[in-house]
Amino acid sequence: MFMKRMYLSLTLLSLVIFSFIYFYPCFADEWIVEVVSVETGVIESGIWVWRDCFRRSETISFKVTVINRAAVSKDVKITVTVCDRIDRPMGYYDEEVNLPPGTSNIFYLPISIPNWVAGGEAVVRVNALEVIGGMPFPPCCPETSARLVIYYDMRDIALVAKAYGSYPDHPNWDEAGDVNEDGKVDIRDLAIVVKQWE
Ligand SMILES: [Ca+2]
Repeated sequence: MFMKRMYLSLTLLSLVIFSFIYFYPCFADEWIVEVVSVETGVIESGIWVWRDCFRRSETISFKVTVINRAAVSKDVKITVTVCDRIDRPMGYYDEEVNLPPGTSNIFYLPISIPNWVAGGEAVVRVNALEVIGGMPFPPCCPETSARLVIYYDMRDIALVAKAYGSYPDHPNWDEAGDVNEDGKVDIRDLAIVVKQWE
């Protein structure tokens, strides 16, 4: 009887210790796996260089720092989504990685900028999904984001010109031409494109 109680007590104690180690970050009010930062840049001569302004057709290299605070290694799917000025998804990349326990890891993830995007401010959103049994389980942590700029060029002039004089419901309306987002495409939009031309 005594041995049985001892055995049960030890099993229970082991379970408590394991749970504490495994889920400790939860108790500590921290995420087990978290994308702590995302930075924008390019690879130049094999070296990552920070930059936040890009031209169409360039490949952006996103420097993503992910931390695993658990006491065990984690399989994680890192997802990167970039949206242009009018929130159209213009690029997606994901990669499955194994994170050793208690480590901070840096990944350089590439996305090429398509030619059809709207110039101006874009946003990149990064998340990490824990992979269990080959299946990604969201959410793993809150989304992390960063801003970047797509230089205006001839394509933006064309977008403004094509939608010039339009407004929502107008047959020529194109949100991409409304650079200052005031609900009409006019000389002000053209002025912004010309002023910030690169
Ligand atoms: Ca406008």
